[in-house]
Amino acid sequence: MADAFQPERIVVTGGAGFIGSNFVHWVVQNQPGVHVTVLDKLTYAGNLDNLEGIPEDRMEFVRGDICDAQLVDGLLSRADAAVHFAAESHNDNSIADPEPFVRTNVEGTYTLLEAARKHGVRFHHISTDEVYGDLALDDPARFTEDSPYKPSSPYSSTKAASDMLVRAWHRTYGVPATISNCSNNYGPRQHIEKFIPRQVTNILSGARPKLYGDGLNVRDWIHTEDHSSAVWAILTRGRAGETYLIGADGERSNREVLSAILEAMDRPADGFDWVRDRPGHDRRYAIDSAKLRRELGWRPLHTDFAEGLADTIAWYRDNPQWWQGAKEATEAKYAAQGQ
Ligand code: NAD
Ligand code: TDX
Repeated sequence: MADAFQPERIVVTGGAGFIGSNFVHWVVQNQPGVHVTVLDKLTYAGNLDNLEGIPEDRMEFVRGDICDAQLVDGLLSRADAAVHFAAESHNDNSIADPEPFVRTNVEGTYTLLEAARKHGVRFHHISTDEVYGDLALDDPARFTEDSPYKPSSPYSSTKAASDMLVRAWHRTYGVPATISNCSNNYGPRQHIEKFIPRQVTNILSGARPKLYGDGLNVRDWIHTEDHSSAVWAILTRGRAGETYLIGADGERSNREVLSAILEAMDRPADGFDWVRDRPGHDRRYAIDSAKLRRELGWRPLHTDFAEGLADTIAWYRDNPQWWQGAKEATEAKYAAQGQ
């Protein structure tokens, strides 16, 4: 399918984080005519090493805050599209301290939307399936674009608020905006606070994996490269004002994922600890991505989870310098929470 909108200069917020940096690499590899300006505050979750290897003539890096209206205005005045990944992204952190979530996720999105409105910039907002709350384990339903918003955590409620701002700025001011709500991503360069990399790096550093609650909670896993190709499809071929759900039919319980990690890393099946459950822990997420597939012809390429997981484990094994510096502080934070 040919691209209807062909951006030449895009601003990518949060481009030094996990999914944002994977998207920048994807664009540089697959879209030769596009220049990327990354705007990232480099919080604990941002890492310039994530952008290593990108040629200077393809990308400019700007360290800054999406809440800085003057900076954001200047960058968007020189762009034809903005792809907005920057966020505080971790549920457990949002439970311990919601303040930065409200600021970055809500005020930051507002600041970007005001600049997009002023400069007529196409705006793609990256959101999450968590805005829809959760499903019961025995419910055959999956989330669709029509599911009601029912966020459970401080994190997901700030993402829901940001989605609402985007919808209102489209309807009221005509900002040419799209939204995508994606399921759980995995792949290289994911911060070790998150489920899969935490367990992999625990094993690599001689500690035991930690499973919350009864371990039966279900997440719908997608490889981050498939998230990137879907975002590009929506940015260039999606209809302004529309929401698209992104998912790759990857439902698995946390126990199943942990078993796969233990097996792939030659550890005994019971080689993990049960720890305190997350307060308000969502039970199950599941995405129906029929609209994205039907309207935009998108398909995931990483359909073999065992293979994607093996590659991800290999990446953490081969890149200890990337994660070892953050391991102690991350685990100390969890230990203080009984997790
Ligand atoms: P991440 O925490 O790895 O990266 C976030 C990035 O945003 C970091 O580089 C950080 O420095 C930057 N940032 C944070 N606050 C900022 C600010 N005020 N100004 C500028 N930059 C700032 O997150 P991620 O997992 O890559 O998630 C990216 C986006 O995708 C988020 O919007 C998240 O809600 C969404 N999402 C994530 C998943 C997932 O599974 N991780 C799934 C669906 C949607
Ligand atoms: O040590 C752990 N043990 C454990 O059992 C951790 C860190 C998590 N878990 C559980 C909690 C969840 O059921 O694993 C599941 C996945 O946890 P996270 O990696 O924290 O992801 P989740 O809370 O599902 O949210 C993720 O997907 C949606 C991203 O962090 C969000 O940014 C995204 O919006």
